[in-house]
Amino acid sequence: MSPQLDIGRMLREAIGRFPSAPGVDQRAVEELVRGIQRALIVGDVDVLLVKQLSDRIKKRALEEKLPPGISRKDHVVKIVYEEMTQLLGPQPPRFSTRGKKPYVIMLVGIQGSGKTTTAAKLAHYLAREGYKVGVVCADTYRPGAYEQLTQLLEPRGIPAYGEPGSKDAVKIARNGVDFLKRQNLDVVIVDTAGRHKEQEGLMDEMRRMEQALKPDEVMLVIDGTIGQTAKQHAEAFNKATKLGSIIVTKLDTSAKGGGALSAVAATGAQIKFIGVGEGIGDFEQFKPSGFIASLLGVPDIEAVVERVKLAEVEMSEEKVKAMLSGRFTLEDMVNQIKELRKMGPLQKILSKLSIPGIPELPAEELEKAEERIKKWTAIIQSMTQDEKTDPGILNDSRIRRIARGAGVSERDVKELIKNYQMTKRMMKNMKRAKWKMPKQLMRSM
Ligand SMILES: Nc1nc2c(ncn2[C@@H]2O[C@H](COP(=O)(O)OP(=O)(O)OP(=O)(O)O)[C@@H](O)[C@H]2O)c(=O)[nH]1
Ligand SMILES: [Mg+2]
Repeated sequence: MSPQLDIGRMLREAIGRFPSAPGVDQRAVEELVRGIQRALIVGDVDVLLVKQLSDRIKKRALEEKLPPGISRKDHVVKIVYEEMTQLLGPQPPRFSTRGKKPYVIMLVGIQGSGKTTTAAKLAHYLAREGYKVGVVCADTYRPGAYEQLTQLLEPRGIPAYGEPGSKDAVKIARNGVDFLKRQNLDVVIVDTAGRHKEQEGLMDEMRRMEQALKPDEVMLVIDGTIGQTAKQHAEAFNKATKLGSIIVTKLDTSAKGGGALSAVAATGAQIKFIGVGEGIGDFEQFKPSGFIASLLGVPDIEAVVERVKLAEVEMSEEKVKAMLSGRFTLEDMVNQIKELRKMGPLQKILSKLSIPGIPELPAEELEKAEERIKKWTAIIQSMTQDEKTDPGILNDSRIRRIARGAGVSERDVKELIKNYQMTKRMMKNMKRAKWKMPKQLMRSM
């Protein structure tokens, strides 16, 4: 078993031992946190980071209320997943050539980091995304560099440019880009030599090549087996050029993968892709959440997280009770709606809540609902605290003032008040203990 899988196995075991039964169990939480710490330290994640992360997990696991209908284990899975995903930074946007043609990508990195393999993988990946791609071999140092590339690319019909006899890398790069440009390609990837072990030389080479090519994006290829040292590489690179994104390779083989990923993410530089094997297809867009999900090995983790989130919204029982007894403010109403909206598209929420009698809303209705929520939020912001808690005091002159402040019409304000009164009446009529959203309120979302 590869070491990388070991981290996952350790995490999975730690979570697996966690009890599903309700009730806060301090010992179980502590044991879980220790298990996670061990796994992350094996994964070479920075010790301080591990400490911060496990403290947060512990605090949340002990303090957060267990939503109704959710097992303690699922709840804790969600917490671990959220905290770990955060460690790896935000989701990078999908690759785009931003209208440039060809979009020139220059790959840099130290010797053996995986540049050439990555050039082929990236080309293959982008070709499958529908781009016309070519690769330039601007490595005049590694013997057989051009052959290495053509072997990988030719069977896939991806053009490669090289000048095996030449010693001028910058010139080859320029010729190559020009040559491939004439072939009407969308993306040109330039593979460079990683001959310098010490960083100054590497940075200098990178700068010269960059000046000559003016690439649209410089991608740094970092070997995932170097663990936390990855941070220094990323930082040095980040300083040398503003452009840039990062590809971390060899995450299939390294116990230090977690270290490399979290270290790079900590620099704020964006990890866009990861290499997860020697094959040309072993290459993925970097998805922090997906990476953690596979590490935790919880099948369909997104569904677990969503289920817990939904239950959390339904949970605020005091609020629900207050609402049912008619004690709820305008602000409560709009906040509840907004809370729900955080969960994703309205239609999806509606189907999850599975309230009988709610028809599918047409797209146009949904759009209107979206607009309405924006207006209502603005209206509420223009109200005084008294008005929010006791909308009964809203007379014509107050309504006029609020409408002006919110930049909406008086009719909009009246509509909100009407909705509120209707909802309040309905809430009073509902004798069920568990909160189910009334139809009318659903419509007004
Ligand atoms: N397991 C695994 N091996 C990889 C991965 N990426 C690259 N390698 C291997 O790493 C070794 C070096 O890869 P290259 O692509 O030649 O590295 P390079 O940066 O171009 O090397 P130089 O041109 O000498 O600087 C090769 O044996 C690759 O097969 C990966 O994601 N996983
Ligand atoms: Mg190479």
